[in-house]
Amino acid sequence: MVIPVLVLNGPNLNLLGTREPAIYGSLTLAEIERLARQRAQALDLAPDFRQSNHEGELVSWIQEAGRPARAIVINAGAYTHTSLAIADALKAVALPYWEVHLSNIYRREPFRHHSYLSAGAEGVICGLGGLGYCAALEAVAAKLRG
Ligand code: CA2
Repeated sequence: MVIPVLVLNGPNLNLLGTREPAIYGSLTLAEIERLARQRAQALDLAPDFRQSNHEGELVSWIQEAGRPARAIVINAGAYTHTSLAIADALKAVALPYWEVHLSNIYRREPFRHHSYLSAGAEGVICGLGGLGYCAALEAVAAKLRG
């Protein structure tokens, strides 16, 4: 059975591939999505891949995710370090979720070391670039299929 998964991307991730390749790699978000879709297909997952620069839109998408998603993969961008609203929405929807970061946030500025999302996450993946999304999808399939 194909499992629907919501894959959320937060602010500025639409700029990937255009600036700061030393930190975030040279892939665009569309290229990362293509990689993730290939992996998802092999795992029998159906990813709904989205990006927003707006906190409220991300909150709304999380609230709606229970119909029909069964898991969430989220790179909340800078909201990772600031957003109680996104953390509360993830808690409220009560779906298992995996937090992804392209960069190794622990090798960067101290303000990036704290995440409001990590405590409730099934897993946290950082520093693997776009491959982190594939790793998260592997983890979703392993967990949901037992
Ligand atoms: O490493 C990650 O994936 C981050 O979630 C990316 C966020 C950052 O605030 C987090 O601390 C870690 C920033 C995304 C900004 O992406 C850009 C891409 C290209 C050019 C400029 C920004």
